Amino acid sequence: MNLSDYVLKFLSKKKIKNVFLITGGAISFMVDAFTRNKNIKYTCVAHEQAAAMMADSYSRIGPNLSCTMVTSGPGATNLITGIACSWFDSIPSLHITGQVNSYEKQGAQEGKKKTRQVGFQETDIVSITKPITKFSYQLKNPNEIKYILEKACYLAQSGRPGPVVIDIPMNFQKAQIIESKLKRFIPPPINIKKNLLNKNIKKIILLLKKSTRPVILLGGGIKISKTENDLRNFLKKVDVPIVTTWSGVDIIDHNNKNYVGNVGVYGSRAANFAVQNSDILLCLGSRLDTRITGGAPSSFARNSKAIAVDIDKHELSKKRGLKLHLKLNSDLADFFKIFNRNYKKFSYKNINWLKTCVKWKKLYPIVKKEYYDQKKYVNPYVFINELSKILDEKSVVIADDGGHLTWAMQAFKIKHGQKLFSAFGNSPMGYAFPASIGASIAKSKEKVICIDGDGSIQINIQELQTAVFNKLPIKIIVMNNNGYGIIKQFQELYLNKRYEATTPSTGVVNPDFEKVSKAYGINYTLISNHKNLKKILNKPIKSNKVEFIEVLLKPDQKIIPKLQFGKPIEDLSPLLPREEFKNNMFVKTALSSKKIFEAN
Ligand SMILES: Cc1ncc(C[n+]2csc(CCOP(=O)(O)OP(=O)(O)O)c2C)c(N)n1
Repeated sequence: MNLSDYVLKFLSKKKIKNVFLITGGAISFMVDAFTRNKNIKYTCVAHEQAAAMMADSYSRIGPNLSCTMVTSGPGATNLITGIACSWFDSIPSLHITGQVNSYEKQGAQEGKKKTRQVGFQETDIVSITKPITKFSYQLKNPNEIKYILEKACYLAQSGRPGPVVIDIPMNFQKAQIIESKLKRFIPPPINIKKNLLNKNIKKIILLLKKSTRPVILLGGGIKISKTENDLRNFLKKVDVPIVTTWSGVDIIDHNNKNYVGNVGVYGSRAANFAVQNSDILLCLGSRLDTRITGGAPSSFARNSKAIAVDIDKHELSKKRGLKLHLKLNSDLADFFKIFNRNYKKFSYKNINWLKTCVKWKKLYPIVKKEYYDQKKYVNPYVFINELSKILDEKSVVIADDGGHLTWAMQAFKIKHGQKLFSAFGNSPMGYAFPASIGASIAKSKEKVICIDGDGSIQINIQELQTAVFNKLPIKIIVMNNNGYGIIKQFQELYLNKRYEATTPSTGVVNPDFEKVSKAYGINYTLISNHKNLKKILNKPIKSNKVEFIEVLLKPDQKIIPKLQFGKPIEDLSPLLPREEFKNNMFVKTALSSKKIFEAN
């Protein structure tokens, strides 16, 4: 059997049903193997960056691992932005890159590297991707293939998941191998420190028993560890206010009586008040990065005993001023298993504290009624609110990067079963559209909603043809504020309104999106104000075709609320009147009183 046939057989056994690829000389033998294997298909894309982003979201939707195949040199280097998305957000994905013949590569004859390049399009993709993968390896001989594929897939999916790269020289791709003689990879035994975990869970129980204002913070780790059901059992016992990070936003139905909102720099006032006034903060599967903690992590939950459960011990020992009372280095699956099994009868409830958090939620809604009165242009909070009312429980919504991501994360109200995500850690412009293609393919060509910006859509706009050719009913919503809105808001706040490189007059110019849609044969809808918004939106959303929906926003549309540099997260801008703000803060410390109660 030739090695490429073996690779495809292996992938289809792994239940990988589709590979995102662009061919090229150095991957041609591998791609040729699809002719002989009918159990696995491929999708041709227009840019390898998009292929890696498609693979990323294909894995997020699951249940199976995703795969790309690209040629050496530029094919491989183009993958990098997408691989980084998977790396930072802990998404398993397998990337197979072609490489020049083993006898042609640098060092093959000289003994060590001397030249920049020997073979045509030779690039050391292994070294380049090492810092953003769990495993990056160039095959040394064809007989390693089974061992390396098994090892790579194991590493991609175990522990804290992530992307892996296997670089395969061209001559190995056509080499003959004897399957029965190939060496296997044996995964190492998993050592769960049950006693230590149990001891720490006991400590959490004791802390909870004494607590009067506990809050649970849910991060994306819940989804990565596939513990949504365990979490639900846990929440039956621990009946406390819940906040989510952006990665964790779709873990819980937003109508859940305990749900307060998103926390952090772009969080809701209610969620931030809850966290900052808490006395116990139980963080499950969150890196607690600075988007959550604010720029001064020492001010985050500073009066609370913060507990973090994280599978990655390095995340627990980041030194940035954040004070954690208890660090549990554990897989959430083990944490919930022990908690739910050993403390079946445990229950905690505090109705008054929950009422306070719910009161904040009602008092400070993200989508304000007066936004509906806007006559010219569409208010993005109104738009997202209406969109989320229309979408059913099965919907997948993917947002890009910029103001539109923030509006989506702030205003979308999750129904149980919906998915809402972006490439949160890497946050590249250009993610949402290819990711929507990957998600639609993972869901056997189901509808996916892509929330994009007029700037971001242009970064992977070439994939419109991929969506059209594959008949994917993706709804591309471009929230057009005619510039880089989120950066403009930054320039307004911190750069004295010097709008360099963010506006049409400085060179950031949109094409005519209607003409672009027509060129690809895609239906186009324009929404320019609130009149009949729901009715106009309904039509393209309900259709089973690719649809382009352009939503016109005010060019100076703001993100509201938002944290300004140097403030603790409870003090979002626009700042509340100081008296009102003070009344919402039960907790005062030297730091907070100095920082918080300064004059407006
Ligand atoms: C690949 C890449 N380049 C640059 C950036 C920096 N950046 C973040 S958001 C943004 C502007 C996004 O504009 P648009 O998509 O129109 O969204 P808006 O903020 O206007 O809603 C830029 C330039 C980035 N995140 N990714």
